[in-house]
Amino acid sequence: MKRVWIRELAEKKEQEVLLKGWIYKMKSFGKFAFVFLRDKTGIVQLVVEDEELIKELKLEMAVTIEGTVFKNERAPEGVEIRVRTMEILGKTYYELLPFSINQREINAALETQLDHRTIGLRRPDKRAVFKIQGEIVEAFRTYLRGYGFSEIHTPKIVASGTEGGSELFTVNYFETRAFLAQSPQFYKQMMVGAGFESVFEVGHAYRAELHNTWRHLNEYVSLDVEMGFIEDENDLMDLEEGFMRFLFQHLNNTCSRELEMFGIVLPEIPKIPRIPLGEVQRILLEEYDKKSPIGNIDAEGEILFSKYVKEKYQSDFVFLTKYPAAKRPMYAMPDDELIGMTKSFDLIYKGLEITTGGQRIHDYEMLKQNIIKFGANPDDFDFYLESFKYGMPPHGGFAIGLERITMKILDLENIRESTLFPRDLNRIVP
Ligand code: AMO
Repeated sequence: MKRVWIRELAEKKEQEVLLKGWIYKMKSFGKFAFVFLRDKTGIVQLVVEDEELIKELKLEMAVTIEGTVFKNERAPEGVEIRVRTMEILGKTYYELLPFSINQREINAALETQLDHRTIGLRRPDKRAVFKIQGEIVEAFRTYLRGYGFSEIHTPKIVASGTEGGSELFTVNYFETRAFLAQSPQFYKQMMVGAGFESVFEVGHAYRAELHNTWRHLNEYVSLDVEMGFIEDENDLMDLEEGFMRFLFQHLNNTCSRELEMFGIVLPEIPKIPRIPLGEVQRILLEEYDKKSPIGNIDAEGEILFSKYVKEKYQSDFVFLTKYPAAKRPMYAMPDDELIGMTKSFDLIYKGLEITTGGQRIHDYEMLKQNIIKFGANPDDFDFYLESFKYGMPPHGGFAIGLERITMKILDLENIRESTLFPRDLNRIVP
């Protein structure tokens, strides 16, 4: 017999079926038991009448069963299965489960859940996060391919940092020292110059940041975009705004069950306001008496400003524009009008930065001078600078943090909840 998914059972009434999955819950009455079987698509009630077998069963064993489907309005999926045969496929070797898989409340701290990630993900609600995350990536690919972007895969072992500062992991690379890529920044720009014109990448990024916070990881997945022949940074914000609308629709179409588990309704996205950073800082000071660091806003500022935008514009999103050059990497294009500022932006969503982007310097001489201005040696960036010698078009791009956007869509409190195996200051296993 061919295996049937639990989600398909409603259409199989009165039929013999073969199911595979794990034992989710049991209610034993001695001579018979209600056993709830879970596969990746759902949960179904089984009626087992073999007394000897019932004694052997333990939660989370992997089993296969054959039986007949009967209508039962009170059971999940509206059906139950009278089991004819059941075979144990995967035995269990535990005294007590580390926490509950089948109760609404998970009686364990996040750290304990992460220590036992595999068994923790047996919970349908924990796994749902990653179904949604998978669909975010799917939407990203579909949307950009629709605009003619090419997918690229760039190296993660690299010779230099891209984002400035000291947040680099060092790798022994034979006789020399190399680094783990902080972002595909240089390579995505180089591929625009190579003639692909517009590219995207879904790849890992590494940051040796010493932050252990609810929103920082040391390894995260970056959804990167780079586009040639732009007019200015507004083309990029238009593209990202369109993506957010496409994404919400895609998730509503593909993940309605999963969104429901979190009580999330994804609304229509109104026009996303674009507000210069200087103005944002002024509003924070005037409205909330909140001082900001020079050339940026801090985590509290992001939360307060999101609140302001929600009230004033009914938007969960806001673009912060025109960041000062001193606070942006050396590749950021200076603004035409505001001296000392750049054509760059951040996208804040429900109080958290989920994107940085902007127009880049595309003129070879200008980029070289900027590298020197930043106190670096252009010779160290030869491989990057070379692309700019052969007619680099005006271009720019952005990057979305995958775990951050997942977390905010689902209103999760900690970024580790939207990371399969988080890497942070204290965690490198599992
Ligand atoms: P930036 O460094 O701002 O920009 O990173 C872009 C986005 O990546 C996510 N992100 C992180 N997520 C989790 N943990 C971290 N430690 C972390 N660091 C960054 C955030 C952030 O908005 N090259 C530029 C992008 C560009 O201009 O195209 C860059 O990397 O969501």
